[in-house]
Amino acid sequence: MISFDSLVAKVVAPEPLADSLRTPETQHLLTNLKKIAHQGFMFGHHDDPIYGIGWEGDEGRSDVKSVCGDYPSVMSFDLGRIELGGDKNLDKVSFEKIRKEIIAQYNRGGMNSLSWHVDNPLTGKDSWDVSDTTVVASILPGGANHEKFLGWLDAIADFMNSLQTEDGVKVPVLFRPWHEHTGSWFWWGAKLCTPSQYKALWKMTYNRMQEKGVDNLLYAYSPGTDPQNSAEYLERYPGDDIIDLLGFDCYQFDKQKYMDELDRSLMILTEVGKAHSKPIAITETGFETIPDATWWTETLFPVISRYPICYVLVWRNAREKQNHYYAPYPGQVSAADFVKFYEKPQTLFAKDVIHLYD
Ligand code: BMA
Repeated sequence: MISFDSLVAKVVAPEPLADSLRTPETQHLLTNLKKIAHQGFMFGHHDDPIYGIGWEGDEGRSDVKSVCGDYPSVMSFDLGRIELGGDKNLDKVSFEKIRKEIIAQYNRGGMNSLSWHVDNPLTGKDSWDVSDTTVVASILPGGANHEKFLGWLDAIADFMNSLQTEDGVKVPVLFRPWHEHTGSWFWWGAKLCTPSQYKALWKMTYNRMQEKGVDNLLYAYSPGTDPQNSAEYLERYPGDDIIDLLGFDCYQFDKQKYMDELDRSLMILTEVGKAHSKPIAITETGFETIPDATWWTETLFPVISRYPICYVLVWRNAREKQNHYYAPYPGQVSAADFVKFYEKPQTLFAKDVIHLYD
């Protein structure tokens, strides 16, 4: 659809952090995430090549590709439960499969993002167990579960370090832990730790990755919406030395409210992104079951196309839960509109993004 001459150009001077480890490919990805917003935005889908509506594990299949003919340029996956040492994540996807698909997405030129719905290290229940407000405190340095949690972080580090192509290139990944922390539905949420504890959680995570030689990560800060101003957006921000990309998660329940919220949040994000020199993105969004036949071109596109985001990502098309999908599949009511969205010059799919890593 579009040629990416400016992405083809050899990339500008790198911007290494004083003590951050980053492979050249990872550094180039960061630089290109900033540049890509001049051309449009990438489209992402969670668990895209793993399962969809009515299928699971078919080689090369993707609901998005079945509808528009191309893969999403961003794919996201979740590492929840890798910390327990098992083979599968909380949505019963094997880590081996995730690794394979991350490498495949890199080989086709696209980007990968990883979230972490990590279990509650104090109670042994899941991420959504908010029954105890001392969990974050218990895993920080000096806390009773600190050593145990470092082991959990090491499981993450090992996985990240294992993401290598056949030629031995480590695949860059956007890591997005501790997301939606402005709500209180995860054990790291707003009412479950103080701003300084939340920042310390990030610092501990980042430092452990550095210590373990993880040099293929960019880090995303990803609160929920609806911040009233940039100070509120940044209230728990761990700092420019840790975070590489600024985003937020925002879902539609009411059309007008969603459009207003997206608009306000993007205005703030644009301002903060400029001030901190960081790329910005809508790290999760969607309208469950997309019951609106023109949602893509009449709700989502008109708002987000006015802002310099590098990507927008919709959540998964669950195969095991009824009515839990956010991308169209053939025959779905918004499928034809999605094709129109795909055809817009600003929307960038896998074939459109070349040279993200050089
Ligand atoms: C949620 C839902 C859950 C899922 C979790 C992690 O938003 O999709 O069913 O377990 O994300 O992927």
